[in-house]
Amino acid sequence: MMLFLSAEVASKAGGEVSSFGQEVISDQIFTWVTDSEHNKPYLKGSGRDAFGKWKGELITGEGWRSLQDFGLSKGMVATGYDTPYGAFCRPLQFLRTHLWVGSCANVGCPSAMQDGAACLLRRHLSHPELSAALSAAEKKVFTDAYKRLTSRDPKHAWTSGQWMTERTGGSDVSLTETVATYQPEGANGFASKQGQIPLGPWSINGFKWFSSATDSEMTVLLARTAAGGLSTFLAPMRKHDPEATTLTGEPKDDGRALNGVRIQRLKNKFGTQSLPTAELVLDNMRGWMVGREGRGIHEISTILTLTRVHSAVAAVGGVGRGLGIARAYALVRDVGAGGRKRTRLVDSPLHMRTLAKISAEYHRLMLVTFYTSYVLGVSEHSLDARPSPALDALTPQKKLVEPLLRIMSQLAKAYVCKPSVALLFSCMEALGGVGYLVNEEQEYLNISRIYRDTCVLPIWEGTTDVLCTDLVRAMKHARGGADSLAALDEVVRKAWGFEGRAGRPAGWEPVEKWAALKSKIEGTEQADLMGEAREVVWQLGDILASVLLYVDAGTDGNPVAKEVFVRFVEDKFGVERRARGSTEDELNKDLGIVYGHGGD
Ligand code: UCC
Ligand code: FAD
Repeated sequence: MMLFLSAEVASKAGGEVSSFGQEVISDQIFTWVTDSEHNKPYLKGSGRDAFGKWKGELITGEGWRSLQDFGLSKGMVATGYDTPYGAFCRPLQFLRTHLWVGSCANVGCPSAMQDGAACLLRRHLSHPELSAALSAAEKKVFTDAYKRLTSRDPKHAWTSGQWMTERTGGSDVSLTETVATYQPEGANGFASKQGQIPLGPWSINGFKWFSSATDSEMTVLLARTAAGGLSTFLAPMRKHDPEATTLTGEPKDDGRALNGVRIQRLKNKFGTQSLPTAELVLDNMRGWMVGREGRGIHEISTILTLTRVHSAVAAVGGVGRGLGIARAYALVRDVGAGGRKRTRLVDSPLHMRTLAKISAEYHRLMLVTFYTSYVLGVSEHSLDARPSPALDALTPQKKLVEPLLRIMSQLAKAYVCKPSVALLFSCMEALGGVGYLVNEEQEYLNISRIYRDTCVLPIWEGTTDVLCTDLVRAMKHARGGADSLAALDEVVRKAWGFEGRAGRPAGWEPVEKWAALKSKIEGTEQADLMGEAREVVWQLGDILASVLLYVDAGTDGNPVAKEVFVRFVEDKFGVERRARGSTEDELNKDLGIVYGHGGD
């Protein structure tokens, strides 16, 4: 995804990214993955002991913990914060994440929420007005947590949870039953000791139905307050920090006691089995309010933006690994090819057509995902220099970057995660029966595990339909909607006008298609659009994907990229199909798409 990095960043960081790509498929990493699948998290003891004290203690396996430490030490989150690459630090971070996904046994889930929490706290600490509104204690707590969330030292670093879902609803959180009451220090034995910071002035009580990062050191959650409406809170998971540097207010002998949290039970899941997803009872959990009271959704949406980009990256990362395995398998597997003749799969025109279709779709979804990561980067850092003619064509004027991100983060999650499940299934099928096996001892072959883990991506962080309804609401929003449409307008037009090395096939008319979709969005009542929200999002996704493919193909004149672009617009934009070549010619084109031959 070099399109979204400057030449300078690509040359400085490229070597490290390729060696990281090798490290994540090492025997050591695969041993940890196998261990985290075998030694699943469990609750040691449950219910109450003889003295009535709650006993359920979360135990995670060594493989899981080692993968967490590896990811933290490699800066899977920190790269987005501490590298000197400005807007490009996000595409770089997600390029590395993409490589990590297939090997991380879901530790990418806590790190996604860690990233979201870091982003939220950075916003409050760096924005002049927001930071001025913080008390000295809040500033200290937020600063300390931020440092840990962006640390590369596994002993010091924190991951974070994100608790929104309750039994009453996950898509719609308006019926949230968890309640936060303001009870500043001194109450309930949470007095601050000298030199220490109390756990938080709010007492939070309720029940959270899904908590995926239960072994995190902090969480960000929604709760209702007396003023009405939902607010966002930061709460440490433990009462005592062994280094006694932050957020602690409890005597040392309280050890690692949870901060008013009881793990009711762990969820029994189809996939993500290494991930400790739990139901939690909150009984006087102490926390800090983040942002304004009653503006909880608005506040936590900063986290949603990040976790939705992570979800899309996880989806393409999974497909990338699946395809890598399917490609390698095709080079070694012989199959019957009529009569007694046998042939290598790589020589089968049909098998290569199948893999070429998967590869082309993967390429398109990668572009949408990494474009979103670039927009995220540009929203966080201004671009000092013109990055490249191609990126100029894809970058809207500064004031429209935020409204574009508002669209792209939901669009990428919906448009990328859902088809990725089917693509990964096709990769599994490409290995026949071997693909369906749980290849625990041969983790390098284990597509079935990645498939199971990928299936959750269209569900958590907003189901596909919920994201589509949110996207329609965002485009119709009284304040931001017009800017979002203007941002899309600018990008589609500028990208179509990009004078690259790929021609514009007759009949490919993204500007006209977008204009028609835009006037439909503007001219239809929001309620009337909701029934077709998914079609609206997919039409928009296809338009954006086509211009991204066009700019990508035109940037370096790579014939494979051009072939992928032309096939897509033939399929989706009614462009007249080219005459088919001989079987051998078609096979060669498919081989180019699958194995990447034919580049400059
Ligand atoms: O699933 C979860 C974690 C699992 C693990 C994650 C791992 C990550 C990836 C790892 C990869 C390996 S946590 C639970 C996630 N839950 C959801 O995503 C909930 C889905 N539901 C929605 O997204 C809904 O649209 C709600 C809950 C956000 C809707 O709530 P409301 O109460 O109806 O709120 P509104 O009216 O839609 O939004 C309130 C305000 C509006 O702005 P104002 O106040 O100016 O009108 C919205 O425009 O918040 C704004 N807003 C947003 N802004 C709402 N959503 C967003 C957004 N996404 N971005 C920016
Ligand atoms: P519902 O909201 O009941 O949805 C049911 C169906 O209704 C879906 O198909 C949905 O698309 C549809 N639907 C809902 N609303 C609408 C609408 N307005 N229009 C059209 N269709 C609609 N949550 C957390 O807060 N923290 C976590 O750490 C966490 N971890 C999770 C881990 C796993 C493995 C899983 C599976 C879930 C996790 N979740 C977590 C919960 C997850 O975010 C929710 O399951 C998800 O947001 C959907 O909510 P729900 O389960 O209540 O489904």
